[in-house]
Amino acid sequence: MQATTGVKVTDIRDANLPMDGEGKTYHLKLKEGDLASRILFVGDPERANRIQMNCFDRNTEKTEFISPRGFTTYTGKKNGVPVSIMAMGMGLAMMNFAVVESTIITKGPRAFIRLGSCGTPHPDIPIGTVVAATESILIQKNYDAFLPEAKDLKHYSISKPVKPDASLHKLMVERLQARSVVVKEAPDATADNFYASQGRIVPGFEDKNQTLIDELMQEHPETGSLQMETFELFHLANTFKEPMHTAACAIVLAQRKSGDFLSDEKKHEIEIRAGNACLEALGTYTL
Ligand code: R1P
Repeated sequence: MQATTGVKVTDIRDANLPMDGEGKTYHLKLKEGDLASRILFVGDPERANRIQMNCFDRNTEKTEFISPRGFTTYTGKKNGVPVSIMAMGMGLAMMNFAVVESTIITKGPRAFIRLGSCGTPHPDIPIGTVVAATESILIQKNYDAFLPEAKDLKHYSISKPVKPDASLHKLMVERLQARSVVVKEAPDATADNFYASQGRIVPGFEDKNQTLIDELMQEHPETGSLQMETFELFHLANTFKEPMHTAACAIVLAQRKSGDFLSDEKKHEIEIRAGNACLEALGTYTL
């Protein structure tokens, strides 16, 4: 391992696109060949494990890589087609690492689906529904507005929408329905944090967010999901110069109006049905 120069194979070589001597990216710790070009991104490592255990083809080879930065990646097959499942953590930054580094070590057209969990600000969407994002807007905290000298600045901004790939979205919805998942196609709102930017009131913090959810629903009354990654996925697909087909859906765990929260048992059951559906969509999508 140790070269005469003192540089190890595992040392990072390039400051712009950090990779080690084995060609592994800095954060995912994966190299070419470790990852399929059809990837299911989920936030929760337990969800990723449950889906790979229950939904990959049986009796075919599969791999598992765990990076020290919190990414766990399984690669196997769905109906004979290579697919990966990556547990990529939470938030815009983690989705950015996951997608950008995935593009570095894969080639050709890619298909990426996010299967997340979410809350819903919509009073008519019950827990256990899977919201398929027809578009996504970004709610961002405006840090300058919290400075003592700030005047007349809004504390939160809401971006314009970005959209999924229409054909991958349609296929994902069809597969979810075929797996008897209760699906609602609706716009998504992605927030840049879990608490303040999703209108949660946390004792001790002056978050200036008491009216945020009401304002969101006035401006975007059909919003069906409130979560933390989908906007970044759709945005990155728009800025990538090669074909990157994206879609996203999220299991409603929390009904923000009624306060209902989905049981773990129901969540696990939906994760497997939705996981199967998303892998089938990835596997059958024509790239
Ligand atoms: C917050 O609890 C996390 O859950 C949701 C949010 O987007 C955020 O990442 O998605 P995942 O369950 O996919 O992580």
